[in-house]
Amino acid sequence: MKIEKEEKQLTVLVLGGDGYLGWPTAMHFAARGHAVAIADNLQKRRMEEEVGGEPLFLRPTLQRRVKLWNSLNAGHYIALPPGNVIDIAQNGPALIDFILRFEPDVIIHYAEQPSAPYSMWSRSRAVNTVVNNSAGTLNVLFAIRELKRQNGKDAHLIKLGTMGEYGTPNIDIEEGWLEVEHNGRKDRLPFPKLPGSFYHASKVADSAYIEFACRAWGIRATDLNQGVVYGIDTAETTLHTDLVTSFHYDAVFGTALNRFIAQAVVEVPLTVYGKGGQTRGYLNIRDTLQCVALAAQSPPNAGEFRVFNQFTEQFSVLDLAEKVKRVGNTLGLIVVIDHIQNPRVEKEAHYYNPKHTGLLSLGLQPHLLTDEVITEMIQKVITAQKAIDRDVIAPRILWRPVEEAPSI
Ligand code: USQ
Repeated sequence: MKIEKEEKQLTVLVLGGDGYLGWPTAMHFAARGHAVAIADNLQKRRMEEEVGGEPLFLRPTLQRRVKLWNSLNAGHYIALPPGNVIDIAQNGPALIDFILRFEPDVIIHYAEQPSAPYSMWSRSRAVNTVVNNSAGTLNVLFAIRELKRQNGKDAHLIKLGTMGEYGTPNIDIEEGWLEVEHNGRKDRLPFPKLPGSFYHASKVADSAYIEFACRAWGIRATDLNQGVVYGIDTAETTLHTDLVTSFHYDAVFGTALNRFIAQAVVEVPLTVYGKGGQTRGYLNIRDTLQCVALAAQSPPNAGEFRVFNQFTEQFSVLDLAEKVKRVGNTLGLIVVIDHIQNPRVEKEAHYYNPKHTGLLSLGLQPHLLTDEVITEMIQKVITAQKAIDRDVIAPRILWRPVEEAPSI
């Protein structure tokens, strides 16, 4: 593995490093010679069991994957904390201890409950989502403050936010901030938020906590409002079958394109919710890694709350389904599109024009959603098609008003 020596060498802590994005991120930095450590509470694996939503490709434990990576000599070692696990939401002191010892230049925070449907499933799961995500983020902020106080070190927080914080307003979406003129006075204010689930609302709260900590304590932070990620492989996951990342296609943890690919492979009708005009920003998993690395190499100033909208293209859900159908058909699959009743409360036809120039100006070179990319994904999923569980594909969690929803 070629180590990019022109990059500034960093000490990087990946929170949530066992997840779909966290694990490839940890390897991506380690492959480039950065010193990497992972903290994760393994909660996602327990939630997968709870929803019956095992990821498609067999994924070894975090300890085994780290051991395998370290034995491959493919870059810098990846470290785990003592006992291998830290719950950043429940155990703030353990996080502070580890951060004081590891002294990260950059903390990449993915350690959150990431599913909108999960957060809408029941009262207790909504509470778990909000407590886990808010408490985790607050503990990270206090740990960064402690690192500065005790060791004099200014860590850069890179936080994964979501485009879903903004919702789908009928105006252009700016990158985090909006110049407002109201009753003859002007200010630069956080862009208004219209989250689409309790999960998305928890990310809005995170952004508010981080912005405040930047203002109050002089922390430097980058909030990456990411769109819907698709993809299976990165340069590092392909080095060994056991380095694979989790690929979800179930209705709770699977995201739109990944789900459509799995549905096409087993010839289940593609589950377009409602009319399918719901438009979102999308990006390849390889570009998530690129964006995070670009942000890490160009930190914001002390006290700056920097926001980037992290996606490369926008599509409606129906556009995506039609692409998968067309490519699937050319591969000999019988792919049909179904418009099922939308389990969510969201606009199915709307204006959508978010800016996303910040990361491009740092040097992002997008991997776009070509037919070749869809073909590769379908072919990879075909290799595991026997493991696809058709029973977890249909959505069962409803966003609907109380008179239409089951009791919880
Ligand atoms: N959708 C369908 N059919 C499906 C699945 C989804 O039509 O089978 C629709 C949804 O109704 C929605 C759109 O596709 O309009 C995107 O849904 P999604 O499940 O792919 O993504 P979402 O729930 O919004 O959340 C995902 C990630 C989350 C991340 C977010 C980025 O799970 O962690 O924050 O994408 S964003 O959507 O930009 O907020």
